[in-house]
Amino acid sequence: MPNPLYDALFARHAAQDTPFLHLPDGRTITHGQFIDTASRYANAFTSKGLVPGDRVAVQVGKSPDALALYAACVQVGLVFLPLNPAYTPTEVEYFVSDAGARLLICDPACVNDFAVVAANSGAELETMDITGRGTMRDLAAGHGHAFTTAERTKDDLAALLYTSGTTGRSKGAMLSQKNLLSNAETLTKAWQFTKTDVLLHALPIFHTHGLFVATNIMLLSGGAMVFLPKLDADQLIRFMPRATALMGVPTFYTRLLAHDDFTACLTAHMRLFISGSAPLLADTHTQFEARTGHRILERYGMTETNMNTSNPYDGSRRAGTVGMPLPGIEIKVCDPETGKTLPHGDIGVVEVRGPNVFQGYWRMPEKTASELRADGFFITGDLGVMDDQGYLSIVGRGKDLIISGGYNIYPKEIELLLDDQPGVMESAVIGAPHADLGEAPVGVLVAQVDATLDLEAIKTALAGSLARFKCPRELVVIDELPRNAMGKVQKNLLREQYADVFTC
Ligand code: MLC
Ligand code: AMP
Repeated sequence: MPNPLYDALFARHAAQDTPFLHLPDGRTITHGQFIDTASRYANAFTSKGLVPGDRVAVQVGKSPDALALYAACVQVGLVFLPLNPAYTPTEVEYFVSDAGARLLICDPACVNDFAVVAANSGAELETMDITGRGTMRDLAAGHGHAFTTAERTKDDLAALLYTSGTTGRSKGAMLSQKNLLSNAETLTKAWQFTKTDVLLHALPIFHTHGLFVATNIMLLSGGAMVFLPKLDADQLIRFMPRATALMGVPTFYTRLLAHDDFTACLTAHMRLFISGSAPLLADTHTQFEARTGHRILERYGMTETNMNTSNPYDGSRRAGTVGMPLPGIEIKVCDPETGKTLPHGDIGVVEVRGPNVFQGYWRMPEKTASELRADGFFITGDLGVMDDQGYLSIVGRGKDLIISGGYNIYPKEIELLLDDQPGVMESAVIGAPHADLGEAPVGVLVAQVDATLDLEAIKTALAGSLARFKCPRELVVIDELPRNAMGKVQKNLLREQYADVFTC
């Protein structure tokens, strides 16, 4: 039965004994073995009564089995909802309930907490640990790998990815088969990936970058990945001789540059280094070229759109720019007030239209209508400027957002929790420059009259309900928040005031 995404990414590799995943322990999983495993999971899902369109929330460590869950969801026509393992049970409960997920797969070590989450949100619970073991694998082991792929169209949903919001409430971005497939096809061609490529994969697989950009490209091209559990510069260096390409957030490149064994000789055979998800400093670009002779290719995308622009594969890769619109994708830089397209050289809000643009926010029609125009353009909230050659630079954000090591952190979500802490009158969370992560959150607090704030107790309280990466690395107390005539907190002044908080 036709299932465009499954057919393009998975079905055509089913009988191939070519390498797909090289693991750090020396094992290699072939394309064919991977597809067999995925089909067993597909049978396991079906045996649980899941049917096309059901949402499956997956909060597990990175492993080949975790990736096979994604393939299995596509094969059964389920909507894959991957979640950062750093999320706390409170956060996960929101996602699972909001999505109406029928199944939650979590790490067995957290099963007690997540049994409560599953019960509260009406989902069933299965487990998978970092090695792939757990009740899900046990269930799959009882099934064969013959599975009749569910029929899907390009407009059917393939994934639901939650992205935080400026109101503090996360939104589920609905991604169709077409969104994912069109982007994988465009990027594979633009970056010239073929079956001879081996991608060094150290990104998480619960976000667009590691899952849809990196993995979908390698599946479509038929190449292989050195599949590392996380970023570890020693491991990147150890496995680089086996690879042809690397994709990472800017922290990947700053950590490599900080490593003495990262040399021109080590990278001489590499075909491509790609960066995205956060701004790559022009200085990092320049240092990287000076050390290795390679110019990093920077591209720009987001959860709602996959990839929008890219520096050219052949041609000038310009430091500080995110390149040109990808084929088939339109980009406009617009006046934030009127929505009118601005001339080249003017700064405005970046808008995007193309087959990559998502279907809207899950069960949030008003939010969808306010960010997705009737003519199909999506208002990204990023501030950009286009030059005369068509290169886009991202120069800021119209949305109140911190990007730390490639993870998005919405200040509002943290401020709401800080404001609830004993003795806190009000708070503002800002991003301050951080050498390793690009930026990191700082909480600025104002105490109630006569209150003395216990900062350690506040940090502990936050850690109970917020993923660690969102917790402010620094809390400071001031007398009052700077405000403009309209009463709006002037975060730009706070950002200036605390610009050195992580460097001094
Ligand atoms: C980990 N920590 C972070 C963090 N990552 N804190 C802030 N920001 C981050 N990004 C915290 C942990 O909670 C922990 O805190 C401590 O740092 C050590 O954790 P770790 O796991 O050892 O961290 P590390 O390995 O150093 O991870 C850093 C990182 C990782 C940058 C390698 O975060 C990463 O892989 N980021 C990539 C994110 C990504 O894929 N983004 C793409 C989104 S898609 P404590 O308190 O417990 O010590 C997208 C679209 C697009 O944006 O365009 O691609
Ligand atoms: P996410 O919602 O996690 O997908 O993050 C998307 C956001 O990351 C975008 O809206 C941008 O603000 C930012 N982003 C992605 N790639 C780049 C880049 N190359 N340069 C600057 N910002 C980027």
